[in-house]
Amino acid sequence: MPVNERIRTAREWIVRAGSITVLTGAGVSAESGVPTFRGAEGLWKKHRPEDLATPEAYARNRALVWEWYRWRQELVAATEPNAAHYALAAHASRGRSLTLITQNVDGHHERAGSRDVVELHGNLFRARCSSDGTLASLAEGPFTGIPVCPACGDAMRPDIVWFGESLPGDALQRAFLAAENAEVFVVVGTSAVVHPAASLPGVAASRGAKVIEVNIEETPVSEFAHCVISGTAAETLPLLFSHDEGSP
Ligand code: BJW
Repeated sequence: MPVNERIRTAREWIVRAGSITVLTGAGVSAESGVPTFRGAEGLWKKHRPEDLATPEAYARNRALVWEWYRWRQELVAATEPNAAHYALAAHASRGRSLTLITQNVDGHHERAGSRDVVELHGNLFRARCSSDGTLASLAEGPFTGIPVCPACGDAMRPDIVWFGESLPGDALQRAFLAAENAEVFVVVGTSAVVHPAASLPGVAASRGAKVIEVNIEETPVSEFAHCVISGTAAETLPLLFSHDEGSP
């Protein structure tokens, strides 16, 4: 089926659906200039996750881990949400039921105006005290040094979910509930290899949801999605989520 027809079909499902769940990954922010993890230019091509994104790495060298996160904060702070982020925020603002789940830590969905975003892997602009769990915003910068807990004075870590760590329980529960109850489940810009997030599209499909995938390459989700759209997030989402303009 030509891509325009796929977009038309997917858009009809979205327009008619009572409940829509969207899962986004790094690809949704790629056109903002935020690097993905696994592509040719991805972060994991230049940095080993074992050295930077595990609790063991942090225990070994907290200064190095913070240096990497400070660099990423600066990088993201210099970028803006793109048309994909805005299309999702605009859809929800029209009063449509949309649960937005993201694996991203860049905060761009919120900056575009989305509310109640389910952040599965944390947020780059928050620190968490390893001792008492106190959270602190890092949104204002400056992006230097290791933050200190305002409550107990201990060093704080990035509020990010690293490999081998559990995801925040409330976010995970909301995500699975939204996958189970979706009529339409849209998967955007994720390689769908990191669990448990990667299992959400399968959960939705097994409960009868129509699964739509938007990506520039095939992923494990492509094998069972009902509609696979080969295209970029910033080009495709405004077409899928606008009701009265941008007809393909
Ligand atoms: C575009 C585009 C454009 C580009 N438009 N598209 C073996 C089997 C199964 C599971 C495991 C296993 N061994 C270990 C595990 C568990 C592990 C896991 O899943 N590992 C797999 C890699 C094998 N998971 C965990 O450890 C999780 N916790 C957990 O399971 O807890 C239970 C447990 C506890 C104790 C022991 C064992 C289990 C935690 C996972 C945390 C992931 N954290 C990261 C890093 C955060 C650090 C940081 O950001 O600094 O989160 S990893 C990284 O991957 C990041 C992302 O959120 C995540 C997903 O990546 P994403 O978003 O899919 O990005 P990419 O780069 O992979 O893909 C981009 C996509 O976009 C591509 O498809 C492009 O084509 C596309 N694209 N441009 C549209 N313009």
